[in-house]
Amino acid sequence: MLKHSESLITAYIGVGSNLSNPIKQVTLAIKALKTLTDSQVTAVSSIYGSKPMGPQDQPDYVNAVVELQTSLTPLALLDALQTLENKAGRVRKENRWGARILDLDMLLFGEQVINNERLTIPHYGIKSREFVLLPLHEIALNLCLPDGDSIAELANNISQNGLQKFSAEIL
Ligand code: A4P
Ligand code: MG
Repeated sequence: MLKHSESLITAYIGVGSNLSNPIKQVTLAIKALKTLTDSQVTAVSSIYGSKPMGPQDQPDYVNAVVELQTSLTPLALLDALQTLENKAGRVRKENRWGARILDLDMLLFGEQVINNERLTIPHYGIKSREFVLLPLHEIALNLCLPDGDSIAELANNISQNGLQKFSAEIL
């Protein structure tokens, strides 16, 4: 729900899952994002299947990107995303890039550049991940990063690495 008088920032959230019926997890996460306080979802990408980045002895991932308008601060939005991850049953483990039930990464927060102990914006992996760039490009054709790089150009030049857009029928 959104209070219209407040100044709004456009933020992009990367959604990922590779455990416990990942398509369902991503679908539920998108639904949950639609109920986020002081925010409104304005675009949702297709749902994609992707090969795991990092350790290969884990299931394939399901990924999507959501655009929202928010009056939350970046840290309040991060808190809200982590609450949703925890509610989905996310257990944080030591192994980097290991399997997870739900991952909500804040990809962009307007044109802001943020580097503090809790938050790096733009997300550090944004330029190198096909499962972020292609869904992001799908919903934000003319978007540029704070450093001026064009999402279209990055998306057009990245290897797709088996990324697969799921058709509505299988969802
Ligand atoms: N943090 C800093 N910046 C951010 C941000 N922009 N968004 C901090 C979200 N969190 C941010 O995150 C660890 C800490 O990062 C948080 O406490 C927050 O304060 P986490 O979600 O607990 O840990 P993580 O996700 O395991 O770590 P990391 O390194 O962020 O992993 P990634 O980058 O999220 O990668 N393969 C495919 N195909 N698809 C995927 O979605 N995802 C991962 C995880 C690995 N391989 C994948 C995929
Ligand atoms: Mg993460």
